[in-house]
Amino acid sequence: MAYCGDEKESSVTPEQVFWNRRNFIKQLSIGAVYAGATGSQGVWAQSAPDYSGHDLKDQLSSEFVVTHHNNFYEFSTDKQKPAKMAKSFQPGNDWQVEISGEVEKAGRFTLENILKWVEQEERIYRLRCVEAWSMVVPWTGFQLSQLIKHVQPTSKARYVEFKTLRDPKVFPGQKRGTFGMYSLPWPYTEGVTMQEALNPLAFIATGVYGKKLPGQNGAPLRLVLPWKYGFKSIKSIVSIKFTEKQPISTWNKRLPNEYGFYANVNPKVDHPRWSQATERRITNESFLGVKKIPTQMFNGYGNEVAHLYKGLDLTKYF
Ligand SMILES: Nc1nc2c(c(=O)[nH]1)N[C@H]1C(S)=C(S)[C@@H](COP(=O)(O)O)O[C@H]1N2
Ligand SMILES: [Mo]
Repeated sequence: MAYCGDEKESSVTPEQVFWNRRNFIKQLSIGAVYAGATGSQGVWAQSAPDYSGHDLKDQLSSEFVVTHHNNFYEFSTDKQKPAKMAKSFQPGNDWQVEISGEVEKAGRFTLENILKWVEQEERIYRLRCVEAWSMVVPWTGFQLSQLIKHVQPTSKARYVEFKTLRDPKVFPGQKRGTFGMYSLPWPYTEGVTMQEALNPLAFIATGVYGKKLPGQNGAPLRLVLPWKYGFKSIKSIVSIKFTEKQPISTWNKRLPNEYGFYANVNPKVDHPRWSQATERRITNESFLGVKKIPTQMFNGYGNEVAHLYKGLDLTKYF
């Protein structure tokens, strides 16, 4: 896609985060209670007085953009196609997630079960793709640490591995050879350290813009790790495994020189195919966005996560 958006860089103030922790959502039907700080396209988020030091001025990406410009290779490598192809992918609360490995309460649980363990809320996060575009998304869901505390990992658990559903009947992109050289080893797999998973920013989204998560955004539950490149935020999760060994993630397996395990947003470490110094912020249906926004270390969430990587050479552990 051409980079020919307008240059209005004043519309963005990075380095900030917005947590609307007051906006707790207790019902399963989140659509009905969506209100407050966010709104339709073009509305500016207000600062959260109960979360000191942050004052988000990032303009929300419109609901249309968030739900019609997607990376979901199980459907297509094209950004606009997942929205069309996912129309019949509408999983409900009977969706099952297997929790396994180094954990006391292993088992198969429905989304309905899981939602009884946690408190849902809304969070507005920046999403930064390694392809150098970004958005600002109002998610609904729950802090991942709530789920982890409920299932009680053992002392051996050092990592958490996530897997997406593998079913070529649901996801045509998983049919053999669909994308030729772009094909990925399915199921899509991701992983984080326990410390990363327990960090308060790590989130599981079940909704966006106050509505149930659409198929193209990873229904019915997906990871959201705002300080990492978007590919870590794995969609349509069916497996959560606690492990001693570092999981091998899909992109790392496919192209190890391009995609590391950590994948923290870092303007100083370029991807071989994309400079990471700046990004293109997409806000409206032109999909063009504002280009050359300076990319922030940890996508602007350094205050919350930098301590996790003390002493780690982030050019080596990219
Ligand atoms: N299972 C799965 N999860 C995935 C992907 C994917 O192709 N398959 N794409 C990733 C990438 S590269 C990005 S940038 C984000 C995009 O999320 P969005 O479509 O909700 O904006 O999802 C991530 N999660
Ligand atoms: Mo991405």
